[in-house]
Amino acid sequence: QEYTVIRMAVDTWAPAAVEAMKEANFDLGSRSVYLVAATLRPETMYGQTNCYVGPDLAYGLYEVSETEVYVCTERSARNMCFQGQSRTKGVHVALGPTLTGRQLVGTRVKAPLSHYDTVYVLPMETVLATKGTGVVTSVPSDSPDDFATWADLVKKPAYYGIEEAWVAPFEPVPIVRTPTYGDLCAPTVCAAKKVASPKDRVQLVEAKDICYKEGFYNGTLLVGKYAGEAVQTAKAKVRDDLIAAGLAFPYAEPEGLVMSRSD
Ligand code: ZZB
Repeated sequence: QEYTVIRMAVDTWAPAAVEAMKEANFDLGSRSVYLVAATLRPETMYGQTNCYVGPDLAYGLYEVSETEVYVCTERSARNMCFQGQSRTKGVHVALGPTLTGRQLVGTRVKAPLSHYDTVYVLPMETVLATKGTGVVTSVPSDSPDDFATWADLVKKPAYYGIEEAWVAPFEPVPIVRTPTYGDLCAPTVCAAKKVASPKDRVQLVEAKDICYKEGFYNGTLLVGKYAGEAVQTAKAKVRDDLIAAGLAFPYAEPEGLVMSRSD
């Protein structure tokens, strides 16, 4: 699986993350830190509204160069160090403590190309430790999973231990026009499939499949440099622009190395 990984620079850390680093006597110094999110839809980055982490997953601070650090799962750091994303090829070095997703929630990060310049890190129960980087950038306009979780977080911020101000103002942004489901494909398909919460897994799998196909084959970008262009042709251009600008990098997931179904 070939992902595009978006570099979301940390703007302000959540207090719990600051506390964990202090407790470990770790000082980031002048290093720049990025939460790195693996995506298959780089052309939807205009619609990022937040970044998701699994609250119970473990995230490390991995050295990419003398000056840069990535926040991701160890599994992805191990893969990325063979793909040009470490100080020494084939070696992944963790700096400071391991953080839980929960400690990262509330961190404010830059969202490249997005309508919202900076967005918050929020919890998503269904983030898999075994896919991508364990960090997911959220595009609720075009991803049913992202929309279902966003809508749930808006409804119950206190239950999830987050502030309403981190989620409610960041409404889905129309970025792709589709002939069948309009300009907000994911919310429309979620409503049609009667998705009431992120726990409606069966409907969400169907909704995701519909949105992938509709967005890719029939979608047209509404915003950005390639507004008016078909997603099918714009996708690679947006991806190449992000990479050329240093805002993203390609990441190949070595599926052949997954040893067991549960890994
Ligand atoms: C932004 C985006 C915008 C995404 C969209 C999808 C859609 P797949 O097809 O199952 O491989 N993702 C990435 N890593 C994880 C993870 N560890 N756990 C859970 N979800 C993850 O799924 C790839 C997509 O799943 C990625 O692309 C990412 O969300 C998410 F409009 O990035 B995507 C219809 C989908 N639309």
